Amino acid sequence: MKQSMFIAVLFIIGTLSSCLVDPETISVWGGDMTVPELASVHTLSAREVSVEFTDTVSVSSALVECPDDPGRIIGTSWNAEEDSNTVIFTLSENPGIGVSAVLNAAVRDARGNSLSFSVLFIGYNERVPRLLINEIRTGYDKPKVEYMELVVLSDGNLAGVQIENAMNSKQCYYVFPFCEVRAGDYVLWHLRSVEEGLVTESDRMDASAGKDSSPFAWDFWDVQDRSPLKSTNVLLVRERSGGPVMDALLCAETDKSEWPSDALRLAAETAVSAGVWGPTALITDAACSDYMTPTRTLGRIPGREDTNSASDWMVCANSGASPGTENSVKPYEPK
Ligand SMILES: [Ca+2]
Ligand SMILES: [Ca+2]
Repeated sequence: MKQSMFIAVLFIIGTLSSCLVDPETISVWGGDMTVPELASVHTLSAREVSVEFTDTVSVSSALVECPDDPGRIIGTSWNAEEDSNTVIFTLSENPGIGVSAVLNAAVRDARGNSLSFSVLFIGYNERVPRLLINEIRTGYDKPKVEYMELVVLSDGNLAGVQIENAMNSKQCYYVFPFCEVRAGDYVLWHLRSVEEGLVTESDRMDASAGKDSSPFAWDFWDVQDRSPLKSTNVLLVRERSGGPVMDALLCAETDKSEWPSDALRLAAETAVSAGVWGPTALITDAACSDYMTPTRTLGRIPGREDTNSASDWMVCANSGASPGTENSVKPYEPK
């Protein structure tokens, strides 16, 4: 009995639906049924989010919610550029530096195909500190894990700052969480987590335990494996995803005569275009990373002016690794 009622209800809905189909809808069904899709989402400023679609669209509705603050709704308006697939959504306020926010919106294309979507973005960081890559360890000897050390040149917040690790095709980005830093601080991105007591620090420099963590540096723990930081590599530090490049390190072993992949070559060219490495993007202008081990790291030579080139860098002597402190001045001298 229940099943026949269900079929009857379906039938009625089906009949009603066919009555509602107008000639225009039929023509749509016979034509383009492709729903516009999201192509990219970027924050442009504290209150602007740029969304690119696969087609020109008009917006029907939009608002922003903050999942960590239920009930907080941020009024949102929009402005589509003419003949462009991009819409700029303008928020009545910044969700906050590093705060997770969700843009909920509905759009439709010229044929009436519509898309409702919810997309996560991170509140724009207007206070990105200036950062320099200062040292890298590419060797692994548990519990000594691969790391990158950065030096902070100006006060700010790390939220959203992105490291691009071009030789790592599996996981080529790391994005820093919210952390207020000051000029002169050291930042340590450890690429593996192989011990107990590891804490990604946000408000206390002495919160984390772990080999090579430092109570005088900000420690961040990634969870990678399988040689995540290679010695022939291009490393970029961006202000945010898709944002300007602040610093770069091009490094290579001397048995390589050219970059081993397009990803590395393109990253090297990006660094040179941004003015943070030179004189060219060729592998022959990369810093030499021969003879690195878990205790011999590649570091900036202390006290030198930053010339954005290989001459700023050297592999230090045995036991010269210096996570969270000034780099060793003693170079490794091959026997
Ligand atoms: Ca620390
Ligand atoms: Ca150091």
